[in-house]
Amino acid sequence: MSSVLLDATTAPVRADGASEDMSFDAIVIGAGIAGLYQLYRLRQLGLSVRVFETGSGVGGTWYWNRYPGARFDSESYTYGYSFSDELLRDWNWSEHFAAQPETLRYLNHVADRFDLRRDIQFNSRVSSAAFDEATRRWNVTLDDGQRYAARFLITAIGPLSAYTLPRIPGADSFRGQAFHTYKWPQQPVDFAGKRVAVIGTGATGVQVIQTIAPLVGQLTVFQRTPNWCTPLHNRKITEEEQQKIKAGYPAMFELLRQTPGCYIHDADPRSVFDVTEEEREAFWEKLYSEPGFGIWMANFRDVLTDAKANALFSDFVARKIRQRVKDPKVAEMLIPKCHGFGTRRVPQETGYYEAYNLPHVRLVDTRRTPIERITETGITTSDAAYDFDIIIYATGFDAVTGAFDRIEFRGVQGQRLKDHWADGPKTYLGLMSTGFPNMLTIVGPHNASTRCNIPRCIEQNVEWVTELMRSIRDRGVTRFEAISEAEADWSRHVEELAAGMLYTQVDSWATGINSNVEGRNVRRILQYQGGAPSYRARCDDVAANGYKGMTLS
Ligand code: NA7
Repeated sequence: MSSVLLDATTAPVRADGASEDMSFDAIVIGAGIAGLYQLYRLRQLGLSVRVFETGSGVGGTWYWNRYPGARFDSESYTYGYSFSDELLRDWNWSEHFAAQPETLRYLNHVADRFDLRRDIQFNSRVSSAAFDEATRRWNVTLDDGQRYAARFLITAIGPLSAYTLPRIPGADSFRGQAFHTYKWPQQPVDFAGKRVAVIGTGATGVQVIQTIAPLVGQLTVFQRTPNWCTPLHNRKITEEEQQKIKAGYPAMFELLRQTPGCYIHDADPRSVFDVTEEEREAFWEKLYSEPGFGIWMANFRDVLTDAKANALFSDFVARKIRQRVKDPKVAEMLIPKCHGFGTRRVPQETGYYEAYNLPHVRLVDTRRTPIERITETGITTSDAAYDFDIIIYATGFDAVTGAFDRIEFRGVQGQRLKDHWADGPKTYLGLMSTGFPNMLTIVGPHNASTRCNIPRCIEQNVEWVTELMRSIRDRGVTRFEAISEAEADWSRHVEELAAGMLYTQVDSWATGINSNVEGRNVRRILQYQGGAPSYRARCDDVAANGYKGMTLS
């Protein structure tokens, strides 16, 4: 398939031509939102840091996901970093939910403003990292064989960065253009008059479909599972709003510290069954007309936990879909039948359902007529052959643990992290794992961050890690490790928090299911469900009690 090729790897040669010192206090993997901030903080501590980044620029998620329509689902001003008043003062978001190019510009602005690039080595994919007990260091190897060492290893590799392609026979034979949304080319793709296929209708597929539908000659959407999509209601930020946002930052960030997902939306304390049918409908109409995730996060408290409450709200959204899609058969295809609202990530849409009213857009249900193969000219299902110029794979990720599996992490006595996590992740605080000393996993599994307005939880992760590093430096510690009982207790706690939640009964990336990856057919608990405030309190308690649950030597 056509894909973005990485630039040739640049060897680390100093400007003066002297041989490079290959060892650092800390190595950070990834220069996305987490890696950038971790670098900034560790540098303030005076540590020597090297960040390795696969891409040729900063931004992580926002560097790679250049597909048409990629944009925030969080309000822009709640998403940016909060650590610098000057940054908050100077940066103006142009829309309530900014698009990818603006976010990438923002992250480049951050990298420039804080002079971060000089410690980032781009075009550098880490292939393995092994802990050496004798030196108490991590030996890190890049794809091209370059080797580096560091006392501490910090992963900032993102929960949705290991993209996956369907295992459909013939995919390599397709002679048109083909892209996974995550590996979208840097050059613009010309859609005019083209026959385009989109496989996948998750949050990404929805953004692509609604954006390219008016641009293409013909669009065919291959849907395996419909999702409950609700309106984003994005718009430009006015000058008056800009001033209000700036003046309101301190209060807003304080609010974000209190809500479970660090969004401006918080659950309504009422039950669905506390109110009359009329009141309920009026409340849901209001939520449907408001921007962002309020409809998911600020709904009645039992919509995501009580099957009957959930069914009532799902029915409300189904009625909306029927009103918006003209062809009743297509509308029924777009209404999820096997999972309730909010039990999978809710795609936020802008004219998504109306796209199916366009005469040149058609929907194929791949459960009824499965894709059998990809040919030189298109896609063959069990009942038809379709010709395409472009195939877009919006087929998602091997979520949360997938990026870890793609690097060979070896801990004490050569143990592989992949093996340690074979039956599901085992972590302490979602930040470390027993047998992998001196290693920290920002936005790792069992961490609150993948259920979070992610930069808010990233800042918490990074600040906690930085305080650990400060303490370690001050005490002359050279090795830390999670105690096995602490890891077992935390992992049990994470499982208990998720028990009974409706989302655990549904296949999705959040439960670790991916039909395109061998063995990813058993649901796992990947996320901390206790909410960011509780997570933060637990992390703070560990730190305040001399890093209980860890050995420091
Ligand atoms: P998702 O939400 O995992 O969606 C992937 C989509 O691709 C989903 O509709 C899948 O159907 C579909 N898919 C995957 N493999 C196949 C095959 N083999 N055949 C047909 N359809 C397939 O990923 P996204 O990128 O949309 O979103 C990821 C997150 O990024 C999102 O939640 C935001 O937080 C940002 P399925 O549902 O598995 O039947």
